[in-house]
Amino acid sequence: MNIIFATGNKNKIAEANDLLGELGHTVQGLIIDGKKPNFIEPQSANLLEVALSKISQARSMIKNTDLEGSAILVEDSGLFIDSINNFPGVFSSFIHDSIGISGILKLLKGSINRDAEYRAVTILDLQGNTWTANGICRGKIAELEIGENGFGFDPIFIPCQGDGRTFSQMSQKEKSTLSHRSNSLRGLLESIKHPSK
Ligand code: ITT
Repeated sequence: MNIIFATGNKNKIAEANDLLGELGHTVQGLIIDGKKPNFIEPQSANLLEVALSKISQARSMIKNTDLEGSAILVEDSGLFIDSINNFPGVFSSFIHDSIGISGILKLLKGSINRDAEYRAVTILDLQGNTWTANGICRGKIAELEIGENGFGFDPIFIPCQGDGRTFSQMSQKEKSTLSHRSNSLRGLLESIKHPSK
């Protein structure tokens, strides 16, 4: 299946391609008039609501274009840190661009509990039928930024199922085997196999 991933984040597309490519699907970004989508994100405490808003915006973007009728994928994700009430959560993108990783490390200074998780909600729209799936990746927040790869909070996120390296120290493929996004996409593909939505 050819899937159009409506996202402004090229890292999300690369990760989806790693996983879905191996399963025989192709994933390409949504480009309308030469531009990536820039979603208006609703003020919501809930990844699902944001993802639902993205799918409805993506549908409007492809209406009356050659892409109308294509399989459309959207995703909303964030970092949820246990000891600070799941902050930054749905505000991850904004917090990353404002206080940044150093701001998060300051908030956790001296904190022994560094448990956290990435969460993702993906929605696939196939000609008006939608499938939704969640994915989680548990981990710990490092004391320092380490590594060059990935994006967002990856330099400080050490996945529990890894070998102690941060996501930024891993290759894209290594991250894709463990990530919340891949877990969510696996769930999505599994649910498509079943006729009930
Ligand atoms: P789109 O909305 O266009 O898809 P975005 O990057 O703005 O792209 P989100 O609104 O879903 O995506 O925000 C997710 C934020 O959560 C992201 O900017 C990071 O700060 C953080 N995040 C989520 N998944 C991550 C990952 O795999 N690695 C690092 N940071 C991640």
